[in-house]
Amino acid sequence: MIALIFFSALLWDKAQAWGFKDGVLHNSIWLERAAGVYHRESRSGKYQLTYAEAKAVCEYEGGHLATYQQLEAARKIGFHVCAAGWMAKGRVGYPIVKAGANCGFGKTGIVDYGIRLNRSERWDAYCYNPNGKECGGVFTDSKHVFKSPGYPNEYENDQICYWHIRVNYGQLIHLQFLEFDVEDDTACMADFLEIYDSYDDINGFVGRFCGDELPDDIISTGNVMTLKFLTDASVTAGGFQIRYTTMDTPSKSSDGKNTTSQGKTNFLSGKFGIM
Ligand SMILES: [Ca+2]
Repeated sequence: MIALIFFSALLWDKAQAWGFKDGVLHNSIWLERAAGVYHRESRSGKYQLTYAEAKAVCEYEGGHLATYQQLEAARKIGFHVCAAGWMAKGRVGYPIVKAGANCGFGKTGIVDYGIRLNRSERWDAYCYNPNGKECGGVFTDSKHVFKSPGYPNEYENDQICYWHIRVNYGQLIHLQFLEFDVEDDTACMADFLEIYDSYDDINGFVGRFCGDELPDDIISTGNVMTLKFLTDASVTAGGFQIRYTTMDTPSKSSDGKNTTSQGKTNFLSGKFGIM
C-alpha cells in the first residue's frame, strides 16, 4: 500500500513536470538535460532570431544549432516545446511529444517547417551542447548549504545547475543567502540564479537574481523547491552560498510576514520580474 502511494506520488510528479512558462509549454528539466538539446529564444522575446542570430546564440554558449536528428532524438525521450526554432542547415520546426489541439496540429513528432529559403525569418533556436557542464543534485536532508560550483573560487562559464530540495511532507524550506556574487546584468540574462517554489523550473517562479546584493530569505509554500543556476560563455564572479533549513508549517493563526506564498519581499527585490 505504501509502495503504491509512493508510486502514485512519482506519477503525479511526472505529470507536474509539464507546464507553461513564458507562454511556452515545457517538459521536465531532467529530460531536457539528458538530451543535450535545449530551446533558446531572444533576449527580447519569442520569434526574434534570424538564422545567423540563432546560430550565434548556440555558438556563444559553446554548442551549435541542433540537427533535425538531434531534435528528434531529444523528442523521443520527452523533449517537447511548443515554439518553432531554427535548426542546423536553416531548417525550422519544433518537437511535440504530447498531442494537443493548441500546438502541433494534434500530432506528435517534429513539426517541420522545412529548410527556409529566407534566412531573415525570425524564430527561436534549438541548440545542441552535450558538453554543457552540469551540476546540482537532489537534496532531502533537513538542512544543507549549496555552493556555486568551485566555491570559494569563481564559478565557471557555461554552467547549468539544478538543485532540487524535497523535505518531509508538511515541512517548509527556508532559504538563506550567505554569500552572493553573480555577474551583474540589467535583466539578469547573462548569469543568474532562479528560484522556484516547486519541484521543477516551470511552476512557482519566485525570482531571478544576479549582482552582488544579498537577496532576502525565501520560505517555500510546500515541501519542495528548485534552484537553477545558469552562466553564459564569458565573465564569471565569486558565486554564492545558500543555506536551507526546514521548518514546520506555521499554524494558520500565525501570519508571519515573511512566510507567505512566493516570498513576496524576495520577488520584489528580484531584478527580473515574471514575464
Ligand atoms: Ca557570465
